[in-house]
Amino acid sequence: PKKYDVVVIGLGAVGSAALFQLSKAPGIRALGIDRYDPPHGMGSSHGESRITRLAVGEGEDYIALAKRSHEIWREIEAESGRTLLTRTSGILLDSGVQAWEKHGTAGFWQQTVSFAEGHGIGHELLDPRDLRDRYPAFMLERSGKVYLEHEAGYLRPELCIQSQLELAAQNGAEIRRNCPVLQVRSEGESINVATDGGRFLADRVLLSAGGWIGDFLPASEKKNYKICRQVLHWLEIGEGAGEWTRYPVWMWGFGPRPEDFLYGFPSLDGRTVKMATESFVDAGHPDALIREVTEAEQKLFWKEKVEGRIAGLRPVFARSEVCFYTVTSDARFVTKAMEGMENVLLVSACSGHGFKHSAALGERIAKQLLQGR
Ligand code: PYC
Repeated sequence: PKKYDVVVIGLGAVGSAALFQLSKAPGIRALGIDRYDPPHGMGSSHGESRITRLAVGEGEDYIALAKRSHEIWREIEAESGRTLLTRTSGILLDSGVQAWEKHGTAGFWQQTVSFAEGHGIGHELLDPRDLRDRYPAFMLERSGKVYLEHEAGYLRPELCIQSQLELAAQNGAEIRRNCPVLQVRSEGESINVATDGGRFLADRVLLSAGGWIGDFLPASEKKNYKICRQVLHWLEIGEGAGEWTRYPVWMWGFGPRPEDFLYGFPSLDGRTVKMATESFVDAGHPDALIREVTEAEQKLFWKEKVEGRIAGLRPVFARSEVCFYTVTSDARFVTKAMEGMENVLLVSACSGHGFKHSAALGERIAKQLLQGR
């Protein structure tokens, strides 16, 4: 079998970023493998847009990752000639009903504000009337609070992945597409990666297989990763909410449960806006996900989440798409050596808040793999 310094298994947000960063090291022999043809719509890194924000309420230690990722996206834009990151500003709405939890953090709104203050991240606090004047679509309760962050915006996930893979290939990395990995095991000093398309040997392996991570883990560990189906909706724009193309990215907590949540984007096409809620029901495995979205689901989304909250939309779904999160119990990312295989680094479970960090995570992981730590 052909031998590599590093094999990356899974070329989604983190895997493509790591492969790109690895490919910059002189003389490195790197191989990236994916079970589909990335960027694809089967995992957790598709759907046109992802929010990015700097005062990361999920944890102070994520702030440096988000900031560094913004720098890397700009570098990749310069190299690829593509726009990956669009700054729009971002708002975090809190209905003020009860402190709400997001991605493992209770009191998410307050924590975001205190991180912004502590880290000098440009922001404003608005009252619901200011919000109505600027963005009339949001029917926030009078008890509500609004944090507005200047540097927030959205990323184009498919273009980010495509650009990093193209640059990695230009730098000499090899890429195998539509090539499911069947087994990863130690073979002497090396790691043997058995795939549908043959066997490969590697000094080190990055296992960034997203929701398929459980396929490589014993049952005792697999149970730590929930696979949670998410539905993204594109709703048609109606009248009376001003110019949706000029809206910020936004997140809104309106109740105590993580599901009491809605987030969305400015209109990218002038005709529709993308928005979604979050769900934390375990589907078990990505291959078991229902990939279709029914009309009944769309109606329920409209009734439970949108109606009475967002003005200026029509209850007409231009389209809906399914993706999923891989979620840990505390919603924190996992980066660790695989048990019994020190040379295999497992990185997983971005728990629904990872894309914005992926460029810097890839850089850190690449350093770690190259230094053998
Ligand atoms: O991490 O910004 C985020 C996010 C919003 C909705 C889901 N994740």
